[in-house]
Amino acid sequence: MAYDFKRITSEFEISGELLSCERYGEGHINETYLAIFDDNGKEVKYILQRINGKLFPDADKLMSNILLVTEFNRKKIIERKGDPDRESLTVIKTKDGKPYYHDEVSGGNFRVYKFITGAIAYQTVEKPEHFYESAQAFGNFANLLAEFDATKLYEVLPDFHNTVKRMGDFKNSLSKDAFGRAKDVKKEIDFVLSREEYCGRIVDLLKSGKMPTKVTHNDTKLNNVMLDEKTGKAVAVIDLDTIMPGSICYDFGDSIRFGCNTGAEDEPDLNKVNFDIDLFKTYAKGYLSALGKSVTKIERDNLAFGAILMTYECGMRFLADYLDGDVYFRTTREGHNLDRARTQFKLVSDMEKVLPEMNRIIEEN
Ligand code: ADP
Ligand code: GN1
Ligand code: MG
Repeated sequence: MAYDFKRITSEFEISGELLSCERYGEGHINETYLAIFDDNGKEVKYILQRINGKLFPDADKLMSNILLVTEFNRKKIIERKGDPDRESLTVIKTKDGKPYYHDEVSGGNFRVYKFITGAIAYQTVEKPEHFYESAQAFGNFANLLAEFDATKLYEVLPDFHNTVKRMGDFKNSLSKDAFGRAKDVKKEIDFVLSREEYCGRIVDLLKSGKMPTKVTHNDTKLNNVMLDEKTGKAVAVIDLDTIMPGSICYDFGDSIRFGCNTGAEDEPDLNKVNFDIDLFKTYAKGYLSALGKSVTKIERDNLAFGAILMTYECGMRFLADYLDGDVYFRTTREGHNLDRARTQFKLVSDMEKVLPEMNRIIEEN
């Protein structure tokens, strides 16, 4: 859909003339645009997003979470003499002081962030140092949030990493089989169903209180962290839509799922998709050193399993979306979600073979 970007951006506290506004980035959830303004001869960039209305019908709650977290982080960054405009997302408010704008014409909710300059969100690990940096960034982010009052956050996507619930959703999609696709993906369906015992492990530990519930990011893939384009050092953690109570095993696991894949998340050629245990080691080192002493034994014991679980869960979600007719994740080709599901299952199989070694690596760090 084409939007009237001039009118929409004019609702926000932005000075200057809109020069261009084009699709940007590779997120699967929101519609992201790069808006460039001419402010008295100086080019200033912003990120404009149409918030995914299906997932986040209550934009007030979503943006309340993001404002609380970004303002909290901003203070911390200023205290340690950092640059808050680069090291955190900054919400640009509307002219009437709101954190998003509801556009009656398109029915969409739009938000604007300051553009984080001189930084890149990588789609794959090009250098191990980058992955190490992303681990430090997410580890530091978790540390910062440890001091944050979790009761102020809305659980905008309840049960986001409740894999038991995800399995229930998967089975619903399977029994509906709305597009008659199940018959062609029997192998993938069996892969999911034969590992159902994975689903409850972390959920049960959290429920019983044996594993602490913490404020987590919940979507810690590499392209949700910005690295300095010159030094490769971590600049900021972005994509704060999913900040909710969870387990650090989810955050650790999701980073591994995405970053330790030698191929792309949607690579159709599975020969290119392998689990890279050296990168696992790199990330474990970076993440655990940033977290320091705050990690409990039960968390450490489940970090490596968390990587299998998050990859399995994500594959299950991609496959469910394929069965549903591709309604959740943004797709750009036929069979896109199926390709994605297959990469995840290949990684799960790889990790299952080396789980003891993964656990040993965690112990050593
Ligand atoms: P989604 O929820 O769809 O994944 P994100 O918020 O992650 O959306 O944004 C998608 C991409 O846009 C990111 O991977 C990153 O490349 C870019 N991006 C998002 N926010 C900023 C920002 N403030 N500055 C620079 N780039 C950004
Ligand atoms: C989505 O928003 P994005 O592209 O960073 C999804 C994650 C999945 C990921 C798979 C809110 O992340 O849960 O792991 O795609 N986010 C949401 O790439 O569902
Ligand atoms: Mg994202």
